[in-house]
Amino acid sequence: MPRVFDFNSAIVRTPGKSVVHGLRTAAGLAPVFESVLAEHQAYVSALQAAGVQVTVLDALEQFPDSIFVEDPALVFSQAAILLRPGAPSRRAEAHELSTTLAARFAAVLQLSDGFADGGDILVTPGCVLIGLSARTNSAGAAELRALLRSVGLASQEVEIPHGTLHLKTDCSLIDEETVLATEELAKSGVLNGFRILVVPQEERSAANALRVNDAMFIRAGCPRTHEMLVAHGLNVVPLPVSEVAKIDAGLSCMSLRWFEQR
Ligand code: CIR
Repeated sequence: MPRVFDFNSAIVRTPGKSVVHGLRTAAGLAPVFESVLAEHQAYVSALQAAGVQVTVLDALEQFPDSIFVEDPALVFSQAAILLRPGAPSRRAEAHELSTTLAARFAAVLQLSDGFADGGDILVTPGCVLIGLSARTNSAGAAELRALLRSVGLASQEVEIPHGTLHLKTDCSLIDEETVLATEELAKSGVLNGFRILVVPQEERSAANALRVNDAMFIRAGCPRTHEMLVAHGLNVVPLPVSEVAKIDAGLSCMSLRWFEQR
């Protein structure tokens, strides 16, 4: 029986040159295309080294944020769900994934009301947490809960702290009962019931990490988080994400991952 962080399949999308115009909340330098591409290639290699078969989709220049394939869809062994991303410029990204998902999943469901971004969804062993954010609203969460129920998955809505882009901007699942989180999210109560490893304030962005099989991907350049996770017994794989971080992204958002029964 695969664990929720066991994956043998993933979909990613090559960044287009337009990625430099990706959405970002803070003013600052835009990312450099070649550097985003290098980070993306390192990420794909790390997924492959962790035992995942990766499908690489072509770039979509008309959608600057389409490299972040996690947001327009959700995938599970039994089904995929096309979402309705909360940012207007990203809404049609779900449609762009539909053929790819239809070729790989027995069932492809579709959110038809409200908004929900995959970045707000944390899949845990007993329950799928749905963060309510500026991108995921109550109508989207309510319909998503019904869709998840129809494929046998329990879910729960949680309010995420104001100003946080997505639930998973501030947390990641480390193992069946442990999450890595920012202090702010840990204090909010959203993760009650889990053992929480809190990232140091100066390494806040390390909370967006990704467990893949026996590897724990974390943002490179976060030595205290690295040490804490090694002490927790994890095989830590640091990956560069400083360029995608300029457009508010991190490790989880660059792939859709699932365990395909072959
Ligand atoms: C956006 O604002 O939609 C992108 N620039 C970043 C998306 C990051 N996605 C994620 O954390 N799941």
